[in-house]
Amino acid sequence: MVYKNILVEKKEGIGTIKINRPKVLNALNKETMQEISKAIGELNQDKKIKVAILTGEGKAFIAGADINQMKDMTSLEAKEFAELGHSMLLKIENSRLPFIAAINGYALGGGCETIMACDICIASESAKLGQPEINLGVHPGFGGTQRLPRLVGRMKAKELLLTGENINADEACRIGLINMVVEDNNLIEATEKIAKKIASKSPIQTDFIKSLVNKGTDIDIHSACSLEISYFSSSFSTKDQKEGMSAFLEKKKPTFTGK
Ligand code: DAK
Repeated sequence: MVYKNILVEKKEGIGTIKINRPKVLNALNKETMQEISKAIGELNQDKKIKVAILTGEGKAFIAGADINQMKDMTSLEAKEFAELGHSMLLKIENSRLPFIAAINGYALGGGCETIMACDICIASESAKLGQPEINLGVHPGFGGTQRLPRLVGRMKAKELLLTGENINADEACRIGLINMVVEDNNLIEATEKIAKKIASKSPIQTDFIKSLVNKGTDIDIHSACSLEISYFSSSFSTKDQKEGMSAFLEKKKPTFTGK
């Protein structure tokens, strides 16, 4: 598929979506969010793809929702805009693919909200993250008031949301907002290394693990453990389970087929 605002590349089981509006620091307008949603669908459908990377062109990952597009919105238009953002982020969370955010620069507002829907976040050392919406007279509209406290705790979340201050990549890592920080010129290599590792696992299990963690942490522990039992038992009807355990006992490297 041809897109206007994003680039999609597929290689070695990895699907990369790169937001490509560097002149406006990859700000998310409606069209870009619609294209990202479509691209996620496209990658989900392609059984050769085992893992996805989301990154940005230029000096920003995503500097937020597009302020030009939002400025004159009516309440109804703002509702539709927020729904579009939420729907895109739910597509990331509900995708069978583990999503790795390669944060190449600013991840602000909607950009920070986007990384919070991903499964692993790797930032370059010069990246800046934050929720500056309060400086624009609004609050986050793509789940930031909800996912941020779940990730970093209510105190730290409220500090970031109420002050609108950006933090650097090391601080983001320290508070548990991202997984790791790498040198700027090593971001894609480090991200692809992890992506390749995940791509070599059973795609059934990467999907199960992602679902269990995402769904399980939003429900009570007893229901969540029941969910784990049910996914665990169905794992034993897969060829990948037989392959993984036989390969271990035969001291071989497993080859998972996703069956
Ligand atoms: N939207 C539109 N354009 C943006 C942008 C954005 N978020 N961020 C940057 N740009 C544009 C700039 O206007 C500039 O355009 P020109 O002047 O060249 O035409 C170009 O990108 C380069 O930016 P700068 O010249 O400012 O670059 P600097 O390196 O000096 O500064 C910066 C980089 C990231 C610190 C700065 O650009 C900045 O502060 N950007 C805005 C960051 C921000 O506030 N992000 C949060 C956006 S609000 C909702 C409620 C809320 C939301 C959504 C829905 N509902 C209830 C519906 C809000 C979401 C947000 O994300």
